[in-house]
Amino acid sequence: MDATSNSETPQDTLYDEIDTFFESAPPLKDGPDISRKLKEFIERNSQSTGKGASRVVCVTSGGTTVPLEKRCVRYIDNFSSGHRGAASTEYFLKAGYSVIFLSRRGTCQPFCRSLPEDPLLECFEVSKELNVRVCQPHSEAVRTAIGEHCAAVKGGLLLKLPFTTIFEYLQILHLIAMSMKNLGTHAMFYLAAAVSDFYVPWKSMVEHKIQSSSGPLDMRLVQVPKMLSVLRKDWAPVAFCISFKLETDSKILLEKAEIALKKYNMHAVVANELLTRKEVVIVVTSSEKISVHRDKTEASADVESPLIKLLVEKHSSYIEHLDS
Ligand code: PAZ
Repeated sequence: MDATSNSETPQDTLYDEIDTFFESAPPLKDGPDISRKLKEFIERNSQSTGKGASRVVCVTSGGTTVPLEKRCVRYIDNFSSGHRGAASTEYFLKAGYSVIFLSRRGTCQPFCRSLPEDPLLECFEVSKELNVRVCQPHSEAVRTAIGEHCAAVKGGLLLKLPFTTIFEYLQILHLIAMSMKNLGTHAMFYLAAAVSDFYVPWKSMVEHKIQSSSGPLDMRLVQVPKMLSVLRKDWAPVAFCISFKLETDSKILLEKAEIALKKYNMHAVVANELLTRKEVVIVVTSSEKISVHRDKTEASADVESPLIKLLVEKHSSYIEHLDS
């Protein structure tokens, strides 16, 4: 062991791991285009300053994949339908935020929640004259979805950026954080995506499809560096940061959420259990644990509505406290 490795602190090791992750990641295909869109979006949404300044939230949604081959046929996936992120985006927009929606390709999108699973084939019909029209039972839902989506995107209040792999997700999240740096306390990160904990480094990944004829698969996965701490410390040091903790074992959920809160210095961690995630979440902060429930008396009510209301209030107090 040499002198350098002896004197390395855990913090140095983390930065080394992060450098290695980004240096070896395949570059984003559309990196310059994403940077341009972000620049325009932030410019448009950071015109005013002071107390009335616009607030921008980055909502992450869906699960990241870990490719096992460079010409990827097989991958490891993370569970997330994207419902939480899509619904939360709608409520943030209603609350006056501009939203950067970083979501897994193919997962639930804002304003599409009340549409059937295959909207194109189920909501439209073709007449004898070959005109396309909306089927009656879905016409109201389609009108609302298209109308609200168009208003948000064309009005410059919603920017949607897709990802698939862990490499894309972390590189785009970094670009977003850099672009939001000047928003100060008015920036929020709402990190609901299910992010892989382990990955195969690009350098050690095989090029071609792994052959089953080679026998049982023996593969070493490396830990994904804990980017939450650098997001908080370096990428966006004054932004309001909310992360999520999903567990299947209720006995360890709150303990894990508290560990994440302290370890990554989050402003709040939203704890949820896989089976009950649509009914209840617990917002864990350094001083309290608040259970947030879906209003069961209303069939269409969701847990995201009261959750976003609470987080917007917490963000307001944070801005008030830091900017006064
Ligand atoms: O996307 P969805 O609505 O099906 O589920 C949301 C969720 C459970 C992925 C989210 O609330 C969450 O906990 N995300 C973080 C997962 C994690 O601990 O990595």
